[in-house]
Amino acid sequence: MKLGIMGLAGSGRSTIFEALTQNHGAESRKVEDRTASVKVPDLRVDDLAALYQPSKITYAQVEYLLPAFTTGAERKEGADVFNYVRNCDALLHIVRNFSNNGSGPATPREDFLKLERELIFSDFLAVDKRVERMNAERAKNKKIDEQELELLTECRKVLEKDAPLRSRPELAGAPKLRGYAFISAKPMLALFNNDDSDTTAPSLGDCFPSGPCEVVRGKLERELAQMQAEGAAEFSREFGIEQSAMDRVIRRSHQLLGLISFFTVGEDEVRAWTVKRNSTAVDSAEAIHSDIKKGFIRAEIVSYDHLIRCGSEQEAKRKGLSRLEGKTYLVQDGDIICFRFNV
Ligand SMILES: Nc1nc2c(ncn2[C@@H]2O[C@H](COP(=O)(O)OP(=O)(O)OP(=O)(O)O)[C@@H](O)[C@H]2O)c(=O)[nH]1
Ligand SMILES: [Mg+2]
Repeated sequence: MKLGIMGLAGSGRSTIFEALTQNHGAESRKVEDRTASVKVPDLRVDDLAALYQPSKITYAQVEYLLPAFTTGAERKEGADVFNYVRNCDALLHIVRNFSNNGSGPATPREDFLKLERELIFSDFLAVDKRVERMNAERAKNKKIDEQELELLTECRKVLEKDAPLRSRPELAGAPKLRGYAFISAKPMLALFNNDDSDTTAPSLGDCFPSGPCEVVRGKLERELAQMQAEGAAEFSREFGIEQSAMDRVIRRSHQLLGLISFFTVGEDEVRAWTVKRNSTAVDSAEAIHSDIKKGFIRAEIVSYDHLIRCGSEQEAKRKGLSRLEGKTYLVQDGDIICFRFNV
């Protein structure tokens, strides 16, 4: 599961990538794609670790991709201009909201819309071409997938109105359309990259209705990411950074991908496991090992809140707060699970 970073030239993509991934690197490397896996900060994991004092602590992870060659001038004309994030599961759209580096006043709403319209147009070209071709085939009495054509025609209507496919979840998630990997169908987080002294989010008005947004001060955050713990604490105080904004962005990224975490606990290891929302217990078992799925008997579950409140699994059990669930149970974010299986 991977997030692709996009944004207009000079919006701060490299800066944000380095802040997110603590990747010390040259200011702007354009020759190669850069990817990095980042641990998802999770206070629940910290609390569980305090309770179990395990030898090993493992957090969930998300992966970021900073594609090379992403600025307008370098892109080819045509429907495949966004191929560089085609195989990403979600997008981080960096929007410049800083002006103190000589790049002129920030125009976040305009900038956001500029790229958003490009995304929409790129999908429109692909859809339009496909619809025309299918119609032509049908006219020649060739057999076509009528359902697919219907869905694509609906997509075209949406895109014609300058709306992204993500605004229509039933289209964005339609299994028949998955192979097209439409860019405007991918979940997107808008990330405003602010001046050092500014922590407010600009308004996107109605051009990103109910879309998730975060504000970061990219330059500050990159400096913070490159500091040693001690200096970082001092620096955070000085600039009023309460909890690293990047932690928030990473957590939001994890959610944006439609992922949740369940935990396994013990003296050996406290570990967060990542599964798609609405995964069953038996499929979640597979995240750990295919044998656990094969030999699945039951899942013993206590919620994070109950476990922390009770202080131990035994106490949670005594209070009747731990449950035995079967294969089809839908795992909830924050479940602490002990799988019973037999191989
Ligand atoms: N003041 C301020 N300047 C920033 C911020 N983020 C980035 N910059 C500056 O803006 C310029 C562009 O930042 P980059 O991170 O290189 O942006 P980019 O999107 O990767 O740009 P290109 O790859 O060159 O298209 C650099 O001079 C950065 O130092 C920020 O949060 N505040
Ligand atoms: Mg760059």
